[in-house]
Amino acid sequence: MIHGYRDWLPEIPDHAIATIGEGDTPLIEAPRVSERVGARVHLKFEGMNPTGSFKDRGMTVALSRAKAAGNRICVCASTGNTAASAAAYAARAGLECLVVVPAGKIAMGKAVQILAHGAEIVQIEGNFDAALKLSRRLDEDREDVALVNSVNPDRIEGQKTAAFEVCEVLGRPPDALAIPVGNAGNITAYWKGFREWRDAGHADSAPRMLGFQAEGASPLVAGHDFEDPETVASAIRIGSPASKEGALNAMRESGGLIESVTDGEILAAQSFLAREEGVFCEPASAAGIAGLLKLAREGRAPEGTIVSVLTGHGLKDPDVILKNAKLPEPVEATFEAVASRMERALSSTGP
Ligand code: AN7
Repeated sequence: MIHGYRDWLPEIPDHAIATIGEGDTPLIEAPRVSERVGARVHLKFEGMNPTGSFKDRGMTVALSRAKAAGNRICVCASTGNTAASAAAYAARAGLECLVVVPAGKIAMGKAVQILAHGAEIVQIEGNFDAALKLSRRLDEDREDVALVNSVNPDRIEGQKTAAFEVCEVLGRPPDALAIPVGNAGNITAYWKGFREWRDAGHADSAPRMLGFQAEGASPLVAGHDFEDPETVASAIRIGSPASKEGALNAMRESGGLIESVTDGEILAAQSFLAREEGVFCEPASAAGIAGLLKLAREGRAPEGTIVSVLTGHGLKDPDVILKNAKLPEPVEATFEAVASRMERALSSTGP
């Protein structure tokens, strides 16, 4: 990704580039969602990045620059995906990695990734917001530490490349971009990307930015921080977004909006994408589609071409699916037993 967009990124010497094939993710047409929304909806499937989330775009830049600067260790707070990505890119760059996470609150797939890449995990008895404060302290305390949360501008620079890809594939910017909002780094990055693309003369417009938070963790909608954010979408369980100003600017400057969706709406959107479009994303990632479906129900959906960012892969968070469904009991290995299941599957979908 760095090689493709080098002129748009901060300086990185060749020898320090830590890349594992991030970016260039598919932009997938979504006919069933489009039908419901009444616009042409595309999915930017960021779950196809090497560690399964959009975080890899920022992490390749942040870890490459940390290596170039001679840092020994990278540190981050995380609801899971930032940590999984930092662990992978630190391994690649040859740096140590320490991640601070809320105890028992990160999804299983992400925990497995962090362990696999050999990062040091600190589980704190506190939430993401407390973890971010502590990570900032660690960064201030020592010279050789690189903080790789999205308060690090290198992360935003890397993540903005997704906006460039969207414009290149569509041939122009979309009319609107629907995106989940947690710590608000990604909406900030996309807006920076779309603005730079327009200012460079590649387009004469930029999309309306439509940000969606989970209702139980929606400080940007409420206008105040949440002490105890709560949502099934653990990735965006954040009560005090670090890039609050960036998100509000994106909303204002683009004529967009930031609203909330309920956990029920999020899980319904995740299931709709998996069952009707064949695309499996994690719950937080479905917040953008949940938001579009809500706007459509209320007659407020934008027209034209809309891109919804699916920020992470569904396999990251098997816990939510397995809580609501389980594998059936085994049957005898006979033709009758298996054929009767086929009858049942066909009858449930109708002729
Ligand atoms: C799947 O990993 O904050 O608004 O610590 O994992 O840029 O925070 C994750 C955030 C959306 C929200 N979707 O993005 C972390 C973390 C997924 C995410 C978000 C996250 P931001």
